[in-house]
Amino acid sequence: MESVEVNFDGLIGPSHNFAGLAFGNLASTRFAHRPSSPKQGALQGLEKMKLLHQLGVPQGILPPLRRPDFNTLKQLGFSGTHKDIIEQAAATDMALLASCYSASSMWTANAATVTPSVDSQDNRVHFTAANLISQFHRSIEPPATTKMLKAVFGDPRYFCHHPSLPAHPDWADEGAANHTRLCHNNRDKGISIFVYGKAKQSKVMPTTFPARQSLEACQAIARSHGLAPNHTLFLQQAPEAIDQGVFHNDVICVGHQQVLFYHQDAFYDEAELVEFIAQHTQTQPYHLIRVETGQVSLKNAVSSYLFNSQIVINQAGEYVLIAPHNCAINEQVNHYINQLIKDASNPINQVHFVNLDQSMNNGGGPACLRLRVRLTPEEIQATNPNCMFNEDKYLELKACIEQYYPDELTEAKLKDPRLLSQLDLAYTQIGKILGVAELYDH
Ligand code: SUG
Repeated sequence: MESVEVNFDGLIGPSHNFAGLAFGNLASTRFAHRPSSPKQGALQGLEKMKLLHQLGVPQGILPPLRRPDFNTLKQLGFSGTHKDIIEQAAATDMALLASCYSASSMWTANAATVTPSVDSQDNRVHFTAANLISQFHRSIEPPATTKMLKAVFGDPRYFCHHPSLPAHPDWADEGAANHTRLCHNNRDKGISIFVYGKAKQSKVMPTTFPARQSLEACQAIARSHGLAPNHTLFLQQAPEAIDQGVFHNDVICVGHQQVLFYHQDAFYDEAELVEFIAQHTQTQPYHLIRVETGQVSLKNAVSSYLFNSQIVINQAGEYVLIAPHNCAINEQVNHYINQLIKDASNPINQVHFVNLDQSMNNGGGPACLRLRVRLTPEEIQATNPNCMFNEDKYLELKACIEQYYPDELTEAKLKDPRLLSQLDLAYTQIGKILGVAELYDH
């Protein structure tokens, strides 16, 4: 059966802030403790969804996790009313309070790994919420993420939700940010490329920053999702790239359908990739667009987030690059993109630049904000209809963001318990608009 790829973007949550929590993510460190604007951030994300919808690309929305995470704060010994808990936590450990307030669930590329029904053995769509154990503020996401995914993809006849992998470094998992699926068409089985930063038997490892994805986690997910071994590649990320700020593979590589776009310094052994692609090249080719250091330096790739662009196919069947605005203002990268879209030897022939500064300043570009879920028409019918993007949804969400989201958040505002009632109003409204009121009940 024919299927389409739906981009489910995380709605940026009302507690979005810059707390410098993500070691190895250069933007998070650089923008730490600056004032943030949840309102601007959420509106920027919403405009990206609208752009894709206008291009004819199916678009969905995933609700933000409710923050602060009082379960975690209580688990760590804070007690009393919500106001008491905020005051005690603020006085004890501000980084902990900021972690529990983080709106990091917006980066839905890290929410889960997803296998479309055509690639699985039981003809269902499979999800494994990522355990995100490498960073504390993200390690508290998985239980609520699983609930959220079930609220959107609830029907067990079509959707299978696996528990997150064990919370141990051997199984470190950051979800779809390290998984790329390519395919020749909308009907047949695709191929999966899992990229990991460390393995029990690794010969080489990053020395400065953490490797957030393990080989063993990728293998466990491929097994439980029923992926065909001869359609699956496990590829090691170059440790030098991680040490230069490539904390997920999607900071250096992005693929869609028949195109894989990557930097020459992305992988430890690029030859394995080339060989795998050659094995799966049938009558139609896959296009490997390999960017050389002379064209775009690794430093510029990381600072512009070129490879965190989305590649999508518009209504006319053309490949389009959705690139962060940082690419337009980086001379080398902008020049490269102009060449890329002029060059007829690859299928990408259009670019749109999007302003996502609020997310970007925490290291989250266009591709980080979306979880790709390939769905057949029946599976779309079985998906929570309130989480599908359309003009009305856009207007409802825009009004909600404008009315209820804070204009600015600083550390001082996070410490002030009066913020809680403003956030509650926002979550209640989001719950109604996205048909997931139960996520915000208590
Ligand atoms: O996990 N940043 C996120 C960004 C995730 C981007 N996702 C992908 N590349 N797919 C992270 O590093 C920063 C939060 C802070 O510093 O306040 C943060 O969590």
